[in-house]
Amino acid sequence: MTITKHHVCELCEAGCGFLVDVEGRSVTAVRGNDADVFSRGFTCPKGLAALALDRDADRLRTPVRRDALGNFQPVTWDQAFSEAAERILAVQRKHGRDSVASYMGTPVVHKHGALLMRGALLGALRTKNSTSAGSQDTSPRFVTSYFMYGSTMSNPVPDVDRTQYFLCIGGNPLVSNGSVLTAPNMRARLQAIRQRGGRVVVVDPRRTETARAASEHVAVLPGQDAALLLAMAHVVVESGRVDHRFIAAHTRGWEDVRRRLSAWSPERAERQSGVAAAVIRRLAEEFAEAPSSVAYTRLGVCNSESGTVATFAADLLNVVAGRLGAPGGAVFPKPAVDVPGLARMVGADGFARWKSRVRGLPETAGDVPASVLAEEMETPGQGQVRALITYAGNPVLTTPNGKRLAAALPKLDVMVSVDLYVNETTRHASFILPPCGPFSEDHVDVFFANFAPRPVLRWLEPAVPRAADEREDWEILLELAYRLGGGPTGIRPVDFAFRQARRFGFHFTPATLVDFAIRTGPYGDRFLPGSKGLNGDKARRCPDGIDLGPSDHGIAHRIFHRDGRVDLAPSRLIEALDELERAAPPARRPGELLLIGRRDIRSNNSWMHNLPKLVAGRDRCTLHVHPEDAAREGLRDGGVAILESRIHVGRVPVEVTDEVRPGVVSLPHGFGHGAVAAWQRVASAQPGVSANDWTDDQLVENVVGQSILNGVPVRVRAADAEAPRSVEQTAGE
Ligand SMILES: Nc1nc2c(c(=O)[nH]1)N[C@H]1C(S)=C(S)[C@@H](COP(=O)(O)OP(=O)(O)OC[C@H]3O[C@@H](n4cnc5c(=O)[nH]c(N)nc54)[C@H](O)[C@@H]3O)O[C@H]1N2
Ligand SMILES: Nc1nc2c(c(=O)[nH]1)N[C@H]1C(S)=C(S)[C@@H](COP(=O)(O)OP(=O)(O)OC[C@H]3O[C@@H](n4cnc5c(=O)[nH]c(N)nc54)[C@H](O)[C@@H]3O)O[C@H]1N2
Ligand code: SF4
Ligand SMILES: [Mo]
Repeated sequence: MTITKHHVCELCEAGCGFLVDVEGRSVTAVRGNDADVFSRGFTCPKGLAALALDRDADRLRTPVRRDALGNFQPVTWDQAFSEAAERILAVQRKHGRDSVASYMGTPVVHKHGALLMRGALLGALRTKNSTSAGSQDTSPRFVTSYFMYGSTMSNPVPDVDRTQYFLCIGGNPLVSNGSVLTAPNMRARLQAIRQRGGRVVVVDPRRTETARAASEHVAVLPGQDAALLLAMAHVVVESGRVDHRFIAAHTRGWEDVRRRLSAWSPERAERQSGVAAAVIRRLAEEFAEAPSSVAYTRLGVCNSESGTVATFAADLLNVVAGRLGAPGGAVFPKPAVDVPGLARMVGADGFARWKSRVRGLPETAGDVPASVLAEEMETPGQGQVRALITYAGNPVLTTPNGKRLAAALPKLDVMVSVDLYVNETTRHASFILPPCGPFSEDHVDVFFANFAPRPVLRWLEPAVPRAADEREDWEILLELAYRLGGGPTGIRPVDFAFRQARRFGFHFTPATLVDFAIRTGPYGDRFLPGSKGLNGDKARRCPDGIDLGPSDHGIAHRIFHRDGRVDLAPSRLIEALDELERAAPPARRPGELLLIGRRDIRSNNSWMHNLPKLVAGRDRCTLHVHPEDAAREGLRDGGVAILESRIHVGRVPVEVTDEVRPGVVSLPHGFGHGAVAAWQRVASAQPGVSANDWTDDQLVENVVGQSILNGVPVRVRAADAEAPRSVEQTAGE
């Protein structure tokens, strides 16, 4: 008998609602849920591949331990937990708390249970060497919010469904499905903007899928968005279009920042950004005149050289034009769970409370930048990292100079990974603890609802029960925390109480915590009988989701400064503006090109490459080169180039295309699967190369220290098809 269950896809921020057919204990079909109030039936090829992921024979199904020959042997959960914890504790006893590092990959924010139990694990470890994929992704956004609004979790998001002018800078939502912008089916939403007479303008060095669907594409030089955005704000000021009423009522520091904006004439910005002054002027005027408008910066900006200043500049532009908190502007959502409150509770709200040992890079929201991992492992001294716990990540392929990290991992005393696969990182682990398949976990909208211009609340039970010997991610993280002497909250005395209670059969679940957060949250029932407010049970009874309406809440609920005002001139950001003003325009050496990334609808960072449907067709791991650059360097379409950066020289297949602007080359990250042939048979058959062999761990943005993954200086030259393989090397080797 087939029964149909609700499910939510957790692969990306869009969080599409699914209906899945279940026969016995297996899911047999997956489709979009037309009745889902959030996604209305939308899905993408990645999401639909969840079925293949569930069935993938290469996916790990039992805990494994690496033997002396480097092979993984199955062990029982108890063996894995007790040996892993014992060895981690031994390292900490001998070398101090910071000798154990942790790395949390992207999925941690998609799963409410894992997100909450991340705190449990970190509470038990109490290490300063906590890192994450997020530290490579959104730190400039978080820190800008921290300074301007008082919380890393106060993130304005574009009100896409009501805006008449969407200025999208360094995001490719048609492929990524949105980032810090949680709204499924961006193609339809952007089409709707144009259909109602609005404009979509995409600022990107590459003519992306989103740029092609936009009203206009502005091909900026990588890393130079700050100049462009500051000049736009400058034009708004000069032309007398500033929203002085908003500024007087809700902000402080205007004079300090106004003075600085005056330096950024469009002519100056043209020299920096490669965008004509006349275009900058026109864009600014359109932006200010449109009935509603919003500037939105995303990953391409965040992990570029001007990450934080550009994010700050975009927020300033929104403020001067009166778009912050306005319908169709940059809005602060109010989801069912108070995410900023939760972040504060688990210590994930802050900046520069401590710094990394070797390079002194600051923590953001509890994590030091992931690019410090290898040097912290290699550099002797008190606090040298000797053990690593990874959760759902693959830093060997996703952090800069991944080769250096890959060389450091085998030297660790112990490494414990929680992952679905043996990947390029977890292959070095002493233990891998795999969670159950994607259909056996419950789902509640927690983290990403904070980025949804129109949030919903959905709480779905697992579509199929997990088998007795399977564990959910949160259970694995919590069990590790318990074995390391912690507990679910990360607060010592409370965790002690939980450990005692556990001996008497009480079992903590994150569901209790989420239910509590909903009930005490902005729409909660406050535990009052008969209340119309929300609670977990009500949410579970509405599997198509509860729509929480548009973000018409103004800004007060997301300003955490004591005076309730937006700080337009936080000293660290003003300093960064001054540094940028003093800096000379970027000078490129002859032959130097700038490397940027590229996402594909069927990839998910470094994974999902082991599912045949998602990797079928032509090789996607190619270097896009503009025809002018190709001609100069003698490269031909379909040929091979030797790509060289400060740290690496290697061969890459070439695709000649005018999609990238001259001076820019593009290579997707997340490939380079040659080393996992024994464990990922499909991915390794078409391995590709890892872009992060070329990106430089020493190249970081100057405010938050986030890796610069876009705009990395490189050179290319033609490789003779017969050239020896020996070009594949790391500089200095
Ligand atoms: N050059 C370059 N580098 C980049 C980027 C770029 O644009 N250019 N992007 C950066 C960005 S934005 C990010 S977020 C990082 C991503 O960096 P990572 O998070 O390190 O990389 P992922 O490939 O997303 O790794 C996800 C891992 O989690 C596992 N996994 C998937 N689902 C689950 C689950 O439910 N439970 C568990 N336990 N494991 C699971 C997968 O098997 C995979 O190994 O990469 C960054 N690196
Ligand atoms: N299919 C798919 N979806 C994904 C992912 C995936 O790997 N595959 N990853 C997920 C993750 S972890 C994240 S964080 C999001 C990211 O989602 P987005 O924020 O939309 O990021 P990207 O798709 O990487 O698009 C970034 C764009 O910035 C451009 N760019 C590069 N450098 C610059 C620059 O200096 N200035 C400007 N203005 N633009 C620049 C790039 O050409 C690219 O088009 O996507 C998520 N969704
Ligand atoms: S867009 Fe695709 S991957 Fe993202 S949640 Fe929806 S179905 Fe899943
Ligand atoms: Mo990301």
